[in-house]
Amino acid sequence: MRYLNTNAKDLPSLLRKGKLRITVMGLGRIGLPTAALFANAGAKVTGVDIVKEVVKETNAGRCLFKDEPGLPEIVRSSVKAGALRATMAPEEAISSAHFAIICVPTPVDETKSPDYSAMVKVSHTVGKSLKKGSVVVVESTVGPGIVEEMMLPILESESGRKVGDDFGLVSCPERSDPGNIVQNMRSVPRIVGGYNVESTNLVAALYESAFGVKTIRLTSPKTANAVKLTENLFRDVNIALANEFALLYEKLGVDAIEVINACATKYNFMPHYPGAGVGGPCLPSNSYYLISEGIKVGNIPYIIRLAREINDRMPDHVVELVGEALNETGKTIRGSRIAILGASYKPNVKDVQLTPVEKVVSRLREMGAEVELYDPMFKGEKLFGLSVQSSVQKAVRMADCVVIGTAHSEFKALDLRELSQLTRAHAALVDARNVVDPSDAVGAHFAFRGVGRSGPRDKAAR
Ligand code: SAJ
Repeated sequence: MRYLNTNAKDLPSLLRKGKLRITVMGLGRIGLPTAALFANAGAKVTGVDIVKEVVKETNAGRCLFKDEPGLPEIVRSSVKAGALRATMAPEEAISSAHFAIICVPTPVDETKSPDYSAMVKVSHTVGKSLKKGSVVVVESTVGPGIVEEMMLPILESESGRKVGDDFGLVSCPERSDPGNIVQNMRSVPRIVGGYNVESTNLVAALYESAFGVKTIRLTSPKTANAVKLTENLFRDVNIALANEFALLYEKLGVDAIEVINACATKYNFMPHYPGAGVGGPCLPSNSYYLISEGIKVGNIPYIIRLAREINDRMPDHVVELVGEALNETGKTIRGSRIAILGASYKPNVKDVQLTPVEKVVSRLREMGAEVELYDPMFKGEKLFGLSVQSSVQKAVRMADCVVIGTAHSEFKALDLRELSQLTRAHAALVDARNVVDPSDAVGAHFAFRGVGRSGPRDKAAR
Protein backbone atom coordinates (compact mmCIF):
# COMPACT_ATOMS: atom_id res chain seq x y z
CA MET A 1 0.00 0.00 0.00
CA ARG A 2 1.55 3.40 -0.92
CA TYR A 3 0.40 5.73 1.87
CA LEU A 4 0.24 9.40 0.95
CA ASN A 5 0.97 8.23 -2.62
CA THR A 6 4.59 8.49 -1.66
CA ASN A 7 7.28 6.46 0.07
CA ALA A 8 9.88 6.91 2.79
CA LYS A 9 12.53 7.96 0.21
CA ASP A 10 10.50 10.83 -1.28
CA LEU A 11 9.02 12.06 1.97
CA PRO A 12 11.85 14.46 2.97
CA SER A 13 11.46 16.46 -0.27
CA LEU A 14 7.67 16.64 0.23
CA LEU A 15 8.41 18.08 3.66
CA ARG A 16 10.93 20.60 2.34
CA LYS A 17 8.50 21.72 -0.39
CA GLY A 18 5.82 22.40 2.25
CA LYS A 19 3.56 19.79 0.70
CA LEU A 20 3.10 17.72 3.85
CA ARG A 21 0.00 18.32 5.96
CA ILE A 22 0.16 17.16 9.58
CA THR A 23 -2.58 17.34 12.19
CA VAL A 24 -1.65 17.03 15.87
CA MET A 25 -4.42 16.00 18.26
CA GLY A 26 -3.79 17.60 21.67
CA LEU A 27 -1.60 20.70 22.17
CA GLY A 28 -0.24 19.89 25.61
CA ARG A 29 3.39 19.76 26.80
CA ILE A 30 4.12 17.10 24.14
CA GLY A 31 1.60 18.00 21.38
CA LEU A 32 2.49 21.70 21.08
CA PRO A 33 6.26 21.21 20.65
CA THR A 34 5.57 18.31 18.26
CA ALA A 35 3.31 20.54 16.13
CA ALA A 36 5.70 23.51 16.26
CA LEU A 37 8.76 21.44 15.33
CA PHE A 38 6.99 19.85 12.34
CA ALA A 39 5.86 23.32 11.22
CA ASN A 40 9.39 24.57 11.70
CA ALA A 41 10.60 21.73 9.48
CA GLY A 42 8.35 22.77 6.59
CA ALA A 43 5.08 20.95 7.15
CA LYS A 44 1.66 22.62 7.15
CA VAL A 45 0.49 21.83 10.67
CA THR A 46 -2.91 22.09 12.29
CA GLY A 47 -3.14 21.56 16.03
CA VAL A 48 -6.47 20.44 17.46
CA ASP A 49 -7.34 20.97 21.12
CA ILE A 50 -10.56 20.88 23.17
CA VAL A 51 -9.47 23.84 25.34
CA LYS A 52 -10.50 27.19 23.83
CA GLU A 53 -7.72 29.10 25.66
CA VAL A 54 -5.03 26.78 24.26
CA VAL A 55 -6.31 27.28 20.69
CA LYS A 56 -6.57 31.08 21.14
CA GLU A 57 -3.09 31.40 22.67
CA THR A 58 -1.51 29.20 20.00
CA ASN A 59 -3.11 31.14 17.13
CA ALA A 60 -1.79 34.32 18.76
CA GLY A 61 1.69 32.75 18.57
CA ARG A 62 1.88 32.46 22.33
CA CYS A 63 3.02 29.35 24.25
CA LEU A 64 1.75 28.34 27.70
CA PHE A 65 4.93 26.36 28.49
CA LYS A 66 7.32 29.21 29.23
CA ASP A 67 9.52 26.77 31.18
CA GLU A 68 10.34 24.89 27.97
CA PRO A 69 13.57 26.43 26.58
CA GLY A 70 13.23 27.40 22.89
CA LEU A 71 9.57 26.46 22.55
CA PRO A 72 7.95 29.95 22.78
CA GLU A 73 10.18 31.18 19.93
CA ILE A 74 9.38 28.21 17.63
CA VAL A 75 5.64 28.55 18.27
CA ARG A 76 5.76 32.30 17.56
CA SER A 77 7.78 31.94 14.34
CA SER A 78 5.74 28.96 13.02
CA VAL A 79 2.43 30.75 13.56
CA LYS A 80 3.83 33.98 12.07
CA ALA A 81 4.99 32.01 9.01
CA GLY A 82 1.51 30.54 8.61
CA ALA A 83 2.89 26.99 9.04
CA LEU A 84 1.10 26.35 12.33
CA ARG A 85 -2.51 27.06 13.23
CA ALA A 86 -4.79 25.71 15.92
CA THR A 87 -8.49 24.81 15.90
CA MET A 88 -11.16 23.17 18.03
CA ALA A 89 -12.80 21.75 14.87
CA PRO A 90 -11.02 18.46 14.00
CA GLU A 91 -12.95 17.30 10.90
CA GLU A 92 -11.31 19.33 8.13
CA ALA A 93 -7.93 19.17 9.85
CA ILE A 94 -8.04 15.34 9.90
CA SER A 95 -9.60 14.79 6.47
CA SER A 96 -6.90 16.88 4.81
CA ALA A 97 -3.99 15.42 6.79
CA HIS A 98 -1.30 13.03 5.56
CA PHE A 99 -0.39 12.27 9.18
CA ALA A 100 -2.73 12.48 12.19
CA ILE A 101 -0.54 12.50 15.31
CA ILE A 102 -2.18 11.70 18.63
CA CYS A 103 -0.77 13.42 21.74
CA VAL A 104 -3.64 13.26 24.21
CA PRO A 105 -3.14 12.49 27.95
CA THR A 106 -3.44 8.99 29.42
CA PRO A 107 -3.72 9.48 33.20
CA VAL A 108 -4.75 6.87 35.75
CA ASP A 109 -8.01 7.19 37.73
CA GLU A 110 -8.40 7.12 41.52
CA THR A 111 -8.38 3.30 41.45
CA LYS A 112 -4.98 3.41 39.67
CA SER A 113 -6.55 2.00 36.52
CA PRO A 114 -5.44 3.52 33.19
CA ASP A 115 -7.95 6.10 32.00
CA TYR A 116 -7.96 5.73 28.22
CA SER A 117 -11.12 7.81 27.73
CA ALA A 118 -9.25 10.53 25.81
CA MET A 119 -7.70 7.82 23.59
CA VAL A 120 -11.12 6.32 22.88
CA LYS A 121 -12.60 9.75 22.12
CA VAL A 122 -9.77 10.79 19.80
CA SER A 123 -9.94 7.41 18.00
CA HIS A 124 -13.60 8.09 17.19
CA THR A 125 -12.82 11.66 16.13
CA VAL A 126 -9.92 10.69 13.87
CA GLY A 127 -11.78 7.65 12.50
CA LYS A 128 -14.77 9.76 11.44
CA SER A 129 -12.65 11.99 9.14
CA LEU A 130 -9.76 9.67 8.27
CA LYS A 131 -8.61 10.08 4.64
CA LYS A 132 -7.65 7.05 2.54
CA GLY A 133 -3.88 6.66 2.41
CA SER A 134 -3.17 8.70 5.55
CA VAL A 135 -1.22 7.49 8.58
CA VAL A 136 -2.28 7.67 12.24
CA VAL A 137 0.66 8.08 14.66
CA VAL A 138 0.23 7.48 18.41
CA GLU A 139 2.68 9.45 20.61
CA SER A 140 0.69 9.09 23.84
CA THR A 141 1.97 6.53 26.33
CA VAL A 142 -0.30 3.48 26.51
CA GLY A 143 -0.13 -0.15 27.57
CA PRO A 144 1.24 -2.67 25.03
CA GLY A 145 -1.68 -3.77 22.82
CA ILE A 146 -3.93 -0.78 23.45
CA VAL A 147 -3.25 0.59 19.94
CA GLU A 148 -4.01 -2.74 18.23
CA GLU A 149 -6.83 -3.94 20.48
CA MET A 150 -8.62 -0.71 21.52
CA MET A 151 -7.84 2.04 18.99
CA LEU A 152 -7.63 0.06 15.73
CA PRO A 153 -11.19 -1.39 15.82
CA ILE A 154 -12.60 2.10 16.51
CA LEU A 155 -10.59 3.67 13.66
CA GLU A 156 -11.77 0.94 11.27
CA SER A 157 -15.44 1.03 12.31
CA GLU A 158 -15.63 4.83 12.26
CA SER A 159 -13.79 5.21 8.93
CA GLY A 160 -15.11 2.11 7.22
CA ARG A 161 -11.52 1.61 6.11
CA LYS A 162 -9.05 -1.24 6.67
CA VAL A 163 -5.79 -0.73 8.52
CA GLY A 164 -2.82 -1.63 6.39
CA ASP A 165 -4.83 -1.45 3.14
CA ASP A 166 -6.42 2.00 3.49
CA PHE A 167 -4.53 3.71 6.30
CA GLY A 168 -1.38 3.30 8.35
CA LEU A 169 -1.23 2.94 12.13
CA VAL A 170 2.03 3.49 13.98
CA SER A 171 3.18 3.94 17.60
CA CYS A 172 5.97 6.50 18.03
CA PRO A 173 5.91 7.18 21.77
CA GLU A 174 7.25 10.53 22.94
CA ARG A 175 10.52 10.27 24.91
CA SER A 176 10.96 13.89 25.95
CA ASP A 177 11.95 15.18 29.35
CA PRO A 178 9.62 17.94 30.54
CA GLY A 179 11.75 21.06 31.01
CA ASN A 180 14.01 19.99 28.13
CA ILE A 181 11.52 18.92 25.48
CA VAL A 182 12.68 20.79 22.36
CA GLN A 183 16.29 19.71 22.84
CA ASN A 184 15.14 16.11 23.53
CA MET A 185 12.88 16.03 20.47
CA ARG A 186 15.84 17.03 18.32
CA SER A 187 18.28 14.54 19.84
CA VAL A 188 16.72 11.46 21.48
CA PRO A 189 16.26 8.59 18.97
CA ARG A 190 12.60 7.81 18.26
CA ILE A 191 10.99 4.43 18.67
CA VAL A 192 8.77 3.58 15.67
CA GLY A 193 6.54 0.48 15.57
CA GLY A 194 3.92 0.24 12.80
CA TYR A 195 1.11 -2.08 11.82
CA ASN A 196 3.25 -2.92 8.79
CA VAL A 197 6.73 -2.18 7.43
CA GLU A 198 5.57 0.50 4.94
CA SER A 199 3.94 2.64 7.62
CA THR A 200 6.87 2.09 10.01
CA ASN A 201 9.37 3.24 7.38
CA LEU A 202 7.26 6.25 6.41
CA VAL A 203 6.90 7.49 9.97
CA ALA A 204 10.57 6.84 10.66
CA ALA A 205 11.45 8.94 7.60
CA LEU A 206 9.11 11.66 8.82
CA TYR A 207 10.79 12.02 12.25
CA GLU A 208 14.29 11.60 10.81
CA SER A 209 13.78 14.35 8.23
CA ALA A 210 11.74 16.74 10.39
CA PHE A 211 13.51 16.39 13.76
CA GLY A 212 16.93 15.25 12.55
CA VAL A 213 16.89 12.28 14.93
CA LYS A 214 17.77 8.61 14.53
CA THR A 215 14.91 6.11 14.62
CA ILE A 216 14.63 2.58 15.97
CA ARG A 217 12.20 0.63 13.75
CA LEU A 218 10.28 -2.09 15.55
CA THR A 219 7.92 -4.86 14.47
CA SER A 220 4.63 -3.57 15.96
CA PRO A 221 2.91 -0.74 17.86
CA LYS A 222 2.68 -3.12 20.83
CA THR A 223 6.48 -3.49 20.88
CA ALA A 224 7.02 0.27 20.63
CA ASN A 225 4.68 0.88 23.55
CA ALA A 226 6.44 -1.81 25.57
CA VAL A 227 9.76 0.02 24.98
CA LYS A 228 8.36 3.30 26.28
CA LEU A 229 6.98 1.70 29.42
CA THR A 230 10.08 -0.39 30.01
CA GLU A 231 12.36 2.67 30.05
CA ASN A 232 10.06 4.63 32.37
CA LEU A 233 9.43 1.73 34.72
CA PHE A 234 13.14 0.94 34.78
CA ARG A 235 13.54 4.46 36.15
CA ASP A 236 10.69 4.20 38.65
CA VAL A 237 11.95 0.86 39.99
CA ASN A 238 15.52 2.15 40.32
CA ILE A 239 14.31 5.26 42.11
CA ALA A 240 12.35 2.97 44.48
CA LEU A 241 15.54 0.96 45.11
CA ALA A 242 17.41 4.18 45.88
CA ASN A 243 14.60 5.17 48.29
CA GLU A 244 14.77 1.72 49.92
CA PHE A 245 18.53 2.06 50.41
CA ALA A 246 17.94 5.52 51.88
CA LEU A 247 15.39 4.30 54.43
CA LEU A 248 17.70 1.44 55.46
CA TYR A 249 20.96 3.42 55.56
CA GLU A 250 19.38 6.22 57.60
CA LYS A 251 18.80 3.62 60.29
CA LEU A 252 22.31 2.15 59.88
CA GLY A 253 23.95 5.60 60.14
CA VAL A 254 25.32 5.40 56.58
CA ASP A 255 24.90 8.30 54.13
CA ALA A 256 23.03 6.91 51.12
CA ILE A 257 24.05 9.83 48.88
CA GLU A 258 27.72 9.21 49.72
CA VAL A 259 27.16 5.52 48.87
CA ILE A 260 25.35 6.15 45.57
CA ASN A 261 27.94 8.70 44.41
CA ALA A 262 30.68 6.20 45.13
CA CYS A 263 28.79 3.38 43.34
CA ALA A 264 28.41 5.70 40.34
CA THR A 265 32.16 5.41 39.75
CA LYS A 266 31.55 1.84 38.57
CA TYR A 267 30.88 1.50 34.81
CA ASN A 268 27.61 -0.46 35.10
CA PHE A 269 25.99 1.44 37.98
CA MET A 270 23.33 3.97 36.84
CA PRO A 271 22.78 6.31 39.79
CA HIS A 272 19.27 7.20 40.88
CA TYR A 273 18.70 9.28 43.98
CA PRO A 274 16.30 9.02 46.93
CA GLY A 275 13.96 11.88 47.66
CA ALA A 276 10.47 13.03 48.54
CA GLY A 277 8.96 10.60 46.00
CA VAL A 278 8.11 10.41 42.31
CA GLY A 279 5.77 12.89 40.67
CA GLY A 280 4.85 14.14 37.23
CA PRO A 281 2.51 13.08 34.42
CA CYS A 282 4.52 9.97 33.57
CA LEU A 283 6.26 7.78 36.12
CA PRO A 284 3.58 7.69 38.86
CA SER A 285 1.02 6.44 36.31
CA ASN A 286 2.94 4.51 33.65
CA SER A 287 3.41 1.44 35.87
CA TYR A 288 -0.32 0.88 36.02
CA TYR A 289 -0.57 0.57 32.23
CA LEU A 290 1.65 -2.50 32.39
CA ILE A 291 0.14 -3.81 35.63
CA SER A 292 -3.34 -3.68 34.07
CA GLU A 293 -2.17 -5.48 30.90
CA GLY A 294 -0.40 -8.02 33.14
CA ILE A 295 -3.54 -8.66 35.15
CA LYS A 296 -5.46 -9.32 31.89
CA VAL A 297 -3.07 -12.20 31.12
CA GLY A 298 -2.71 -13.41 34.71
CA ASN A 299 0.80 -12.04 35.26
CA ILE A 300 1.27 -9.58 38.19
CA PRO A 301 4.49 -7.53 37.80
CA TYR A 302 5.40 -7.59 41.54
CA ILE A 303 8.59 -5.50 41.44
CA ILE A 304 6.90 -2.77 39.41
CA ARG A 305 3.93 -2.68 41.78
CA LEU A 306 6.11 -2.70 44.92
CA ALA A 307 8.22 0.11 43.50
CA ARG A 308 5.09 2.24 43.23
CA GLU A 309 4.25 1.53 46.87
CA ILE A 310 7.77 2.44 48.04
CA ASN A 311 7.87 5.68 46.02
CA ASP A 312 4.34 6.61 47.10
CA ARG A 313 5.35 6.24 50.77
CA MET A 314 8.25 8.70 50.57
CA PRO A 315 6.19 11.85 51.31
CA ASP A 316 5.20 10.27 54.65
CA HIS A 317 8.86 9.62 55.35
CA VAL A 318 9.60 13.30 54.75
CA VAL A 319 6.92 14.16 57.33
CA GLU A 320 8.57 11.70 59.78
CA LEU A 321 11.90 13.48 59.28
CA VAL A 322 10.18 16.84 59.93
CA GLY A 323 8.81 15.44 63.20
CA GLU A 324 12.25 14.10 64.20
CA ALA A 325 14.06 17.36 63.39
CA LEU A 326 11.48 19.47 65.23
CA ASN A 327 11.67 17.17 68.24
CA GLU A 328 15.41 17.78 68.29
CA THR A 329 14.57 21.48 68.73
CA GLY A 330 12.04 20.65 71.45
CA LYS A 331 9.02 21.21 69.23
CA THR A 332 6.35 19.13 67.53
CA ILE A 333 4.67 19.44 64.14
CA ARG A 334 1.44 20.63 65.79
CA GLY A 335 1.63 24.42 66.21
CA SER A 336 4.90 24.74 64.28
CA ARG A 337 5.40 27.11 61.36
CA ILE A 338 6.87 25.12 58.46
CA ALA A 339 8.22 26.67 55.27
CA ILE A 340 8.22 24.43 52.19
CA LEU A 341 10.67 25.39 49.45
CA GLY A 342 9.67 23.90 46.07
CA ALA A 343 6.32 22.51 44.90
CA SER A 344 7.07 21.31 41.35
CA TYR A 345 7.49 17.55 40.88
CA LYS A 346 11.02 18.09 39.55
CA PRO A 347 13.57 20.89 39.22
CA ASN A 348 13.05 23.94 37.01
CA VAL A 349 9.67 22.96 35.54
CA LYS A 350 6.36 24.65 36.29
CA ASP A 351 4.39 21.45 36.89
CA VAL A 352 2.83 20.06 40.08
CA GLN A 353 1.10 17.06 38.50
CA LEU A 354 1.16 14.29 41.14
CA THR A 355 3.95 16.14 42.93
CA PRO A 356 4.97 14.43 46.20
CA VAL A 357 5.16 17.90 47.82
CA GLU A 358 1.37 18.20 47.80
CA LYS A 359 1.12 15.11 50.03
CA VAL A 360 3.75 16.54 52.40
CA VAL A 361 1.87 19.85 52.64
CA SER A 362 -1.53 18.29 53.29
CA ARG A 363 -0.11 15.79 55.83
CA LEU A 364 1.65 18.56 57.80
CA ARG A 365 -1.48 20.71 57.80
CA GLU A 366 -3.58 17.75 58.95
CA MET A 367 -1.12 17.37 61.84
CA GLY A 368 -1.69 20.99 62.89
CA ALA A 369 1.26 22.79 61.34
CA GLU A 370 1.04 26.25 59.79
CA VAL A 371 2.56 25.85 56.33
CA GLU A 372 4.15 28.50 54.10
CA LEU A 373 5.05 27.68 50.50
CA TYR A 374 7.57 29.13 48.06
CA ASP A 375 8.33 27.99 44.51
CA PRO A 376 10.12 30.24 41.97
CA MET A 377 7.83 28.88 39.21
CA PHE A 378 4.62 29.78 41.02
CA LYS A 379 5.40 33.09 42.79
CA GLY A 380 2.22 34.81 43.95
CA GLU A 381 -0.05 32.03 42.67
CA LYS A 382 -2.31 29.70 44.67
CA LEU A 383 -1.21 26.09 45.17
CA PHE A 384 -2.61 23.33 47.38
CA GLY A 385 -4.93 25.92 48.97
CA LEU A 386 -1.97 28.13 49.91
CA SER A 387 -0.68 31.46 48.53
CA VAL A 388 2.81 30.92 47.16
CA GLN A 389 5.17 33.45 48.76
CA SER A 390 7.12 35.86 46.53
CA SER A 391 10.54 34.97 47.98
CA VAL A 392 12.44 32.40 50.07
CA GLN A 393 13.03 35.09 52.68
CA LYS A 394 9.30 35.80 53.06
CA ALA A 395 8.45 32.09 53.28
CA VAL A 396 11.04 31.17 55.94
CA ARG A 397 10.49 34.23 58.19
CA MET A 398 10.03 32.98 61.77
CA ALA A 399 9.77 29.38 60.58
CA ASP A 400 10.39 26.54 63.04
CA CYS A 401 11.29 24.24 60.18
CA VAL A 402 12.31 24.60 56.54
CA VAL A 403 11.67 21.72 54.12
CA ILE A 404 13.29 21.53 50.67
CA GLY A 405 10.79 19.72 48.43
CA THR A 406 12.18 20.38 44.93
CA ALA A 407 15.79 20.80 43.78
CA HIS A 408 15.20 24.01 41.83
CA SER A 409 18.50 25.66 40.76
CA GLU A 410 17.65 28.69 42.92
CA PHE A 411 17.88 26.53 46.04
CA LYS A 412 21.33 25.22 45.19
CA ALA A 413 22.61 28.73 46.00
CA LEU A 414 20.82 28.99 49.33
CA ASP A 415 22.87 30.78 52.01
CA LEU A 416 22.04 28.64 55.05
CA ARG A 417 23.55 31.08 57.52
CA GLU A 418 21.42 33.91 56.12
CA LEU A 419 18.44 31.55 56.21
CA SER A 420 19.05 30.73 59.88
CA GLN A 421 18.93 34.47 60.65
CA LEU A 422 15.39 34.64 59.22
CA THR A 423 13.96 31.49 60.82
CA ARG A 424 13.37 31.07 64.53
CA ALA A 425 16.60 30.36 66.42
CA HIS A 426 17.93 26.80 66.11
CA ALA A 427 15.22 25.88 63.63
CA ALA A 428 14.98 22.56 61.83
CA LEU A 429 15.94 21.95 58.19
CA VAL A 430 14.77 18.89 56.22
CA ASP A 431 16.27 18.29 52.78
CA ALA A 432 14.09 15.94 50.76
CA ARG A 433 16.04 16.47 47.52
CA ASN A 434 19.73 16.26 48.37
CA VAL A 435 20.22 20.00 47.75
CA VAL A 436 22.25 21.13 50.75
CA ASP A 437 25.43 19.84 52.31
CA PRO A 438 24.47 18.37 55.73
CA SER A 439 27.55 19.85 57.39
CA ASP A 440 26.70 23.34 56.12
CA ALA A 441 23.24 22.92 57.64
CA VAL A 442 24.71 21.83 60.98
CA GLY A 443 27.26 24.64 60.67
CA ALA A 444 24.37 27.09 60.37
CA HIS A 445 22.89 25.66 63.59
CA PHE A 446 19.96 23.88 61.99
CA ALA A 447 18.66 20.64 63.40
CA PHE A 448 19.17 18.76 60.14
CA ARG A 449 17.55 15.73 58.54
CA GLY A 450 17.79 14.62 54.92
CA VAL A 451 16.31 11.73 52.93
CA GLY A 452 19.07 9.16 52.85
CA ARG A 453 21.23 11.25 55.13
CA SER A 454 22.18 9.69 58.43
CA GLY A 455 21.33 12.73 60.58
CA PRO A 456 23.63 15.54 61.80
CA ARG A 457 27.31 14.62 61.95
CA ASP A 458 30.62 16.32 61.47
CA LYS A 459 32.47 16.98 58.22
CA ALA A 460 34.67 13.88 58.39
CA ALA A 461 31.76 11.45 57.99
CA ARG A 462 30.30 13.28 54.95
N1 SAJ B 1 13.31 11.33 40.70
C1 SAJ B 1 13.88 10.82 41.88
N2 SAJ B 1 15.15 10.31 41.83
C2 SAJ B 1 15.87 10.27 40.65
C3 SAJ B 1 15.26 10.78 39.45
C4 SAJ B 1 13.98 11.32 39.52
O1 SAJ B 1 13.28 10.83 42.95
O2 SAJ B 1 17.02 9.82 40.68
C5 SAJ B 1 11.94 11.87 40.75
C6 SAJ B 1 11.83 13.32 40.25
O3 SAJ B 1 12.08 14.22 41.31
C7 SAJ B 1 10.38 13.39 39.77
C8 SAJ B 1 10.14 11.99 39.23
O4 SAJ B 1 11.15 11.15 39.81
O5 SAJ B 1 9.50 13.64 40.85
C9 SAJ B 1 10.19 11.89 37.71
O6 SAJ B 1 11.34 12.53 37.30
P1 SAJ B 1 11.93 12.32 35.81
O7 SAJ B 1 13.24 12.95 35.76
O8 SAJ B 1 11.85 10.92 35.44
O9 SAJ B 1 11.00 13.15 34.91
P2 SAJ B 1 9.71 13.01 34.01
O10 SAJ B 1 8.72 12.15 34.63
O11 SAJ B 1 9.39 14.41 33.74
O12 SAJ B 1 10.24 12.37 32.64
C10 SAJ B 1 10.25 10.98 32.44
C11 SAJ B 1 11.49 10.70 31.61
N3 SAJ B 1 11.67 9.26 31.51
C12 SAJ B 1 12.89 8.74 31.62
O13 SAJ B 1 13.88 9.39 31.80
C13 SAJ B 1 12.97 7.24 31.45
C14 SAJ B 1 11.31 11.31 30.23
O14 SAJ B 1 12.39 10.96 29.42
C15 SAJ B 1 10.01 10.80 29.60
O15 SAJ B 1 9.81 11.28 28.32
C16 SAJ B 1 8.89 11.23 30.50
O16 SAJ B 1 9.05 10.58 31.76
C17 SAJ B 1 7.58 10.80 29.85
O17 SAJ B 1 6.97 11.66 29.22
O18 SAJ B 1 7.24 9.64 29.90
